[in-house]
Amino acid sequence: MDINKEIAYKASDADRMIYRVLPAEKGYQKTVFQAMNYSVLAGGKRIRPILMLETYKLFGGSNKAIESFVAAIELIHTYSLVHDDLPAMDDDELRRGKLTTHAKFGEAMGVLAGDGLLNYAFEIALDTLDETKGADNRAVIRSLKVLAKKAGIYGMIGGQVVDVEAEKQYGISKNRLDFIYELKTGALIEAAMMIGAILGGATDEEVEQIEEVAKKIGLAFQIQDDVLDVIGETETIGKSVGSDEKNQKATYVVFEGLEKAKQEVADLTDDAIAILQELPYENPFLTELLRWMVLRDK
Ligand code: GRG
Repeated sequence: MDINKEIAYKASDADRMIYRVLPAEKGYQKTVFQAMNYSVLAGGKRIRPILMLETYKLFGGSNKAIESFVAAIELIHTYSLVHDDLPAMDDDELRRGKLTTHAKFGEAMGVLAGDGLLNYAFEIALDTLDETKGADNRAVIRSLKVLAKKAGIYGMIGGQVVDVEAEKQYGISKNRLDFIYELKTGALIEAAMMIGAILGGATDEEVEQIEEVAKKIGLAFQIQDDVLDVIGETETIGKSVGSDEKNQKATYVVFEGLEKAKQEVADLTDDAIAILQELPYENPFLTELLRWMVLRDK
């Protein structure tokens, strides 16, 4: 099967798990339910749910909690996009070709829908504690800790804080840029793969190996985002890379140039796949998915 078709098929499997938990649009607070559902249903590649499921399969998992965690990671990703689009942050009116949540429902509802998605993600993940016992139950608790930490102030939120501050500064160091990328983008990808591993039954050492794979792929994914931005910009306005640097946001391409950034994406991906292949299990689709993520053209 061609990789794009296979990914579409896996995404629809993840969608089934996500749709199952979406709130019914009724009650006095139904506007927030509508705004939450609108945000989740607006599209998206479902990369984090697929990464979680495929890592879980790598370890031959059988923990019943997986489907709820698959939904939870996408709800958290969606909340981060909803808040990132707000006037106080990137102030974007469009995402995935559709009105952003605050553009459609108003700013207050944009804030509340994001809050709702984040809190609700933990509600559905916590509910799985009622259905699991013994080792499976302990794996759920470990997964909850990973989810909270990687989405929080030592993870995605921490990265976003430094990113927001960097926008106001003239020039930032490469170390600070690495910090932003590793946390803002990488942390949730790490959470997705680590939870897949934990619920799949991986040992502590294997979970650490998976964290390392995800860290490298997360960084490559974000650098590729910069590369695609520059290529898109050059194609649409014929602007040469590196010109007008005063007004440019600090990115890998600004620091290293386009060719070196592309090479870094390729090297990080090779390193990630090499670590994955050290494990005594195989999931050829997961390897292909990692390559697809960073070689994507949108
Ligand atoms: C507001 C706490 C908070 C965090 C926001 C995710 C994020 C942090 C900001 C979004 C801006 C951005 C471009 C981040 C880089 C990561 C990235 C490429 C996100 C988009 O992820 P995809 O490609 O999105 O998986 P889809 O639309 O496919 O779901």
